[in-house]
Amino acid sequence: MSAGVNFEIRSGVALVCIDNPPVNALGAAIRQGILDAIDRADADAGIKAVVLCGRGRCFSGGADITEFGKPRKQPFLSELITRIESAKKPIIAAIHGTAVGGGCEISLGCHYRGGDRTAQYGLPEIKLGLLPGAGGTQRLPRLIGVEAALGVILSGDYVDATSALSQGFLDEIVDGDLVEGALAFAARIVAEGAAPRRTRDIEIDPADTKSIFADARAKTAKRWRGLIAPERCIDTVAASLTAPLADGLALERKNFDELVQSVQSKAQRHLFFAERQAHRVPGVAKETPTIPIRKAAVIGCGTMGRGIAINFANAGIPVTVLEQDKAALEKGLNATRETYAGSVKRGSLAAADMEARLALITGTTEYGALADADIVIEAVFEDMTVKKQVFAALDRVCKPGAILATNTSSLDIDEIATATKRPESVVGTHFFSPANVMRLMENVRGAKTSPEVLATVMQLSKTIGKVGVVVGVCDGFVGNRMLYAYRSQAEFLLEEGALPWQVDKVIYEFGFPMGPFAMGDLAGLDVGYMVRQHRRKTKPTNDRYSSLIADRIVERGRHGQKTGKGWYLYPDGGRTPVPDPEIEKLIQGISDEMGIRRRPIGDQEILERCMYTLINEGAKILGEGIAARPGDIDLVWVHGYGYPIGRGGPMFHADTIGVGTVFEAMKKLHEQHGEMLRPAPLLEELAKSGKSFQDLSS
Ligand code: 3H9
Repeated sequence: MSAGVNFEIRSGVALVCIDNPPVNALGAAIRQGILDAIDRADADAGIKAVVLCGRGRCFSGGADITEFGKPRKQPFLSELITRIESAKKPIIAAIHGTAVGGGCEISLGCHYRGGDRTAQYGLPEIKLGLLPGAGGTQRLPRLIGVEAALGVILSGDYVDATSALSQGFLDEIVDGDLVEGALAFAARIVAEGAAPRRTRDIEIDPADTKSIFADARAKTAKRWRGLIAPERCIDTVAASLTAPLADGLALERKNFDELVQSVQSKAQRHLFFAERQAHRVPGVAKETPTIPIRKAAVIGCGTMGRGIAINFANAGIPVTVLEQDKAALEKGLNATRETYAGSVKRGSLAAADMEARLALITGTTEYGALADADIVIEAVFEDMTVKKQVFAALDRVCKPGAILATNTSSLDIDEIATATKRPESVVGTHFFSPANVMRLMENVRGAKTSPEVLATVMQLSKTIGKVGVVVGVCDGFVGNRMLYAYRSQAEFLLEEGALPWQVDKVIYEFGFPMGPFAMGDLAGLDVGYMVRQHRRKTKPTNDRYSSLIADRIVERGRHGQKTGKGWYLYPDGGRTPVPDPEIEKLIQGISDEMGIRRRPIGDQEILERCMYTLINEGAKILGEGIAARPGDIDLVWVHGYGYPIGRGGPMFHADTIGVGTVFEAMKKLHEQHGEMLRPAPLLEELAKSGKSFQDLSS
């Protein structure tokens, strides 16, 4: 049969198996193969039914995303699915692993769906800036109802076998061999004389859906602010209520074509591939053995330590947390319980699961209790002396081969490693706060970190549901180094004439969840202040100092939301920032003190100075080899700092604007504002050779 699709006949049932590793993506050859198989089965009087399954790790991961943006090749997926649905013989999808995107849509065209316990279905197109483009918006509402279908399409999340059965997506869950079970199911329906049961024939009752759509639009506007695909998803699903299937499919196609060309979808597809590419770490061969992580430990049970421990417990890995004394330990463990209790209260976790996860977390005040841990992550105060003491203690007690990781957000990993006799086992695992929620994990490679250790922490990132990115050692690594540069610009803008709420508004409208000042208030301003005081002692610099205003604010006892005031006011214990005339006066006073004549600053200047500074610092980081590729930097900013996904991250955004344009703007800014805005050599090089950041990845 066709390459990538196997065909065999078993007792009058055609077994059609997609065999296109790694995820059975539905490229042109596979679509043709399935089409041929269905034609053959329909034409063969000896065949009474068809079972369609996938070989390897899943049923199908959907359309081949690498084909998007290229000329479309026949047979088109939507037409193939219409052909499957129209087939004369009953077709049963036998699902194991994921049936997602086009894979899910194929199964919706089948007449019956069975799955084993691993089966999951979903329409993740929204995460690629798309909508389901092969009938998903029209058939899923018919099959499981409008509200449930909108839930699946607008979240992009996958639905497990048990829920799929109760929703009516799966007809049966097979325990034991799936293919045998599906063949038996086929034999049964043939014996019963059952005809093909077509999803397109299911009637939808359009009554009472008004509030469902209104609710979906309101939630979407909040969750996916600024993105066009979610709105198009809703509009297209709405057509399934009233339009005949053919018209609904035509609208779906039109909207899909528009989205696939959009910058937003290109940006989101870039992030999809960047996430996978990040696992190809230079100097770490694919076959590098990893260290099994069966037991973990975390030093410090403060906010960070607790969040890290929760990640392990959520992944089923027992974790020991160490605190200095019993009181601190008890406080930390109680706070961990409260975090879980919050999830139970919100309905996102079952009470029994909370207990099971808490049972995996044990506390200790003795280093000796860490002797059998496969990985220890240190999350103590950001101070080199303290960190070195911890690492010396770990070196004494940990078993040979254990990974000794630090959650430092800026300190030199190589210096930390000198406190041990095993620098090859030392690595950075920089989590972002709240560590149990934020997806980024910056995995910092020290000069002597072994490939096994790096491969293991990258795999661990995946196991605990994080996006892992390997970065090199420098002050602040990738994320915080760029953040310093960006924040400095934001604060210089205040000294020169802008106000915090003006800067924040521009950044919010660009797509960040909040601007740098509201963000500072949320995170708390006192920690940054302490770090700055410490740095000034150890790292004198001739650069213009950017944090005079921030320092004065903290010195007035304004530590952000937690003290009811920071850059903004937070009246009545609320979380909504309110501009404060006192801050305006303070800023004006500092400008006077510094001899700066304040001037009106336009939104465009704010945007360029903040965003181009990010890009410029990213270019320096790339040039120095601290990040391996532009996509790695994009992942860091999207998953660690809320950079808008529809813009693909700072480096992808630079390509969208044009590297030449960014370079010219930086040159002007450099002339106006001096050294700190000097264009990065790599930016200049790319601009002069007419290349993009993307060209560095290929
Ligand atoms: C769609 O279907 C549109 C339709 O509605 C309409 C069309 C007209 N295509 O994630 P992994 C690659 S849009 C091409 O590490 P896992 C991936 O890049 C599609 N390649 O594996 C990686 O390559 P490499 C909607 C794909 O086992 C390798 O496979 N579907 C695709 O952890 C392994 O990937 C989605 O959005 C693809 N569709 O997870 C599904 N999928 O090894 C997205 C994966 O060279 N995919 N690759 O780096 C997933 O969710 C996961 O890949 C899956 C497997 C759960 C399937």
